[in-house]
Amino acid sequence: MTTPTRYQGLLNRYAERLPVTEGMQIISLNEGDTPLIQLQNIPGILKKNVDVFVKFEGLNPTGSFKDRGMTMAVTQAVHEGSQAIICASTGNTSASAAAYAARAQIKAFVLIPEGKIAMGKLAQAMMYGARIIQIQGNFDDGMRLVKEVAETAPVAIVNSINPYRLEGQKTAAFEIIDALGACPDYHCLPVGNAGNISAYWRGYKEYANSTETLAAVVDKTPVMCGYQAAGAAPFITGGPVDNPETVATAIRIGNPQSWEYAWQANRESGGWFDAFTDAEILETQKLLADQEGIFCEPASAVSVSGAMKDITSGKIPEGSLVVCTLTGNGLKDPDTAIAQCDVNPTAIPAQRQAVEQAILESL
Ligand code: AN7
Repeated sequence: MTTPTRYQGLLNRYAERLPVTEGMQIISLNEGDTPLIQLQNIPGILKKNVDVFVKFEGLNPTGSFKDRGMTMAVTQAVHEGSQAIICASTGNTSASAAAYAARAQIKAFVLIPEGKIAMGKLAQAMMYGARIIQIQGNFDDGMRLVKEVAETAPVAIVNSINPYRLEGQKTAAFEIIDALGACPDYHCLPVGNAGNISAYWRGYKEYANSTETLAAVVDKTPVMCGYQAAGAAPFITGGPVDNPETVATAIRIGNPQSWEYAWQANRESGGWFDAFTDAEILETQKLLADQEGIFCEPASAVSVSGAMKDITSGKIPEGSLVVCTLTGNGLKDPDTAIAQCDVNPTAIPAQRQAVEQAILESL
């Protein structure tokens, strides 16, 4: 017999660094352990000598990084005896909450902005059996309502204001360092509600500092670069944005809940925030797909928009080791993808000659 090596999720892998306690029933879908893929063609396009890796979180069980926080938050909720969880969401959190609730055999209530979530995410929440509450408002309205309702209703909030979410999400930083055998110089990621940048920063700091029981793994932390959509960029405007708007619906958020933590990451790491137009975001999404074979959702692509801009300008110098988080899978939002691609709308006869002709025309 060989020793079994079946991966069993990040609560198992990183138990000693997480609030996992004796006798906890772990609610897991084997999330985490996502690939860190080196970009091969884009650095050449930029004519810069940099090592850029993408952490492809779209390969988590529900197709986004949210599963990292959700396994921890739902495990804790079940441990505390909760029978129901609730969240507001731009889509991915609702899909993840719904899946982990199904796994735990408890109820999930998800508040989503009517008409403003990607089709794949809605399909997921429906299939996993969540109680879907569409509101005539945006994510920020949903977040406010969830906080109000949870004061009296018997439901556990699993948005990233739940501290167990950030605990789970910090494991992405651990995986990156474990995979590279080094700490990146720069970490680029999209910022919406700002939970993820806060969680990464916590993870990086924990790997760089010894505790009573755990030795430091590396001796440095990266510079944290947070990128937003221009129409939903409170970290650029300096305060809440009333009517956030962007094609990247995942980050259509005007009042980030982890505001203070994100600024702390920014200050302590010597990082920066920047914002990109919808056209720039979609252009990067397409570039990643047709130059690297990596299909992420629009919100995720802004991390690479940012990295490309800052590598080009030299703000991120040559020789740097750069990691970008691709937070979600492109398959979640087929409508936005198809809308930006040129496809020949007219069908041809099902004949060899017609197919050959079509090939010749586009060679
Ligand atoms: C693909 O699902 O807020 O800055 O409700 O789905 O940690 O909020 C999603 C956020 C980036 C931003 N990329 O991360 C939700 C939600 C994708 C996302 C973000 C989200 P945070």
